[in-house]
Amino acid sequence: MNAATNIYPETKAPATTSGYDVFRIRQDFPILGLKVHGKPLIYLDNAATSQKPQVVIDAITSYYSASNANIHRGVHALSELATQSYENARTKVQRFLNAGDPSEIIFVRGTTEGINLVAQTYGRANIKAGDEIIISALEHHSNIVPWQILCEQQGARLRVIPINDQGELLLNEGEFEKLLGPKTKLVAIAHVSNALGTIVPLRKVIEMAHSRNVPVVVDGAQAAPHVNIDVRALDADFYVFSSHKIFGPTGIGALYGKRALLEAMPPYQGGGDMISSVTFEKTLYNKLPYKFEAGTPDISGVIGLGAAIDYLNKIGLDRIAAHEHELLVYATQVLSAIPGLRLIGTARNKAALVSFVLENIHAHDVGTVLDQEGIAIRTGHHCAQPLMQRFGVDATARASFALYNTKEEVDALAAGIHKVQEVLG
Ligand code: C6P
Repeated sequence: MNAATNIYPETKAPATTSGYDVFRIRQDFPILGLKVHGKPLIYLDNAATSQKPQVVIDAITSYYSASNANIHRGVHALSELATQSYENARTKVQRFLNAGDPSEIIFVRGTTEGINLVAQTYGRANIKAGDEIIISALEHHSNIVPWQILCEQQGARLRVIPINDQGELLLNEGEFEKLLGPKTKLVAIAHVSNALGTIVPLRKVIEMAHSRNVPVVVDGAQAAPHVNIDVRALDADFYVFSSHKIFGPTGIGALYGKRALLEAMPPYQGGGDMISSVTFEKTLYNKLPYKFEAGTPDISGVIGLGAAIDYLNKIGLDRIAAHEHELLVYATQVLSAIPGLRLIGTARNKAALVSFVLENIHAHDVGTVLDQEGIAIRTGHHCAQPLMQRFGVDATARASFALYNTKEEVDALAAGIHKVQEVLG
């Protein structure tokens, strides 16, 4: 892979890494100073969840110590302060995704809940018996199972875009084109694969779907930490991501939906805040986005998410992408040179993660030995069992990089893998 390649072709070319001081950035993350089993922590499990900078931790602490109150309910000063911080964070998410209006941003528990929300509101209202929903072979279970549940409820059918041996979608070969037909009522697709790192040519997928008037739901869980997202340029109908993968707290995320679609959808859950009036005979629902935010939300989580977005903006996603691309190129080179190591997922456009298997050694054993070296990676099926089956493996070892990882950590990973081979090979 050429170091100058733009791995995020649907965004601006990566900025240079000159002036990117990774060692300075590491100091923003208190956890990176930890030792694990007596060794300095090398955290390469960022696709599972990322670590949190002090500014995010401080924002959450500050909410609880200086402005804790329920939102949208009180006239007192604290409630107004909390409401303001919560709604400011919505505007930050709107800008982060380049959505047209903050009311198109719905706070949810994360990517999983966002997809289930679309399936159970838009889906139940619009998918009928005999209709088809298209997903891809790359999907995480969160973008498979909600659609299977919907298909069972409505008598619809799930179709799957196949991939090649590199882990790239078969679009040009006509496979997606062949699946798209009069029965297709929805496409649900990952922006970036969590198990392989493949970056999906999303604009093309959306254009193809829209040429048949089919709306597209995007699972942006693995794109949000690495890619400048522009839902309007992409023309995505729905886009979902999780805060905890972009250096924010767990248990919170956001769903973007085009206003017209959200307006026409029934609510997801009933309860406080999502109503404009209630009688025993009839309830009128609140305006967007509150119609989809029933009950007291995760206020501190939303504020923490806002702080995480500020943090990312301060460094700049383009510069982060350039740094991560260097790590990916380096890790690909170093790991490819290890005898008995097979990389799973070699797409031309990849986010910064490497999935691999070692000859005659189970992925879980790789993870266990690396853990003893202080190296955290994820092993298993990565909640993508059909994808594992496609590659004929039941598990891989996955090292996933973030803005604070270094080439020295890649070297430590390679040394750790050699040790695994010595101990278990
Ligand atoms: N993938 C991983 O280790 P939640 O859990 O709702 O925040 O995100 C679910 C999800 C959906 N789509 C993709 C592409 C994902 O990667 C994930 C989460 C983690 O790969 C945990 S399984």
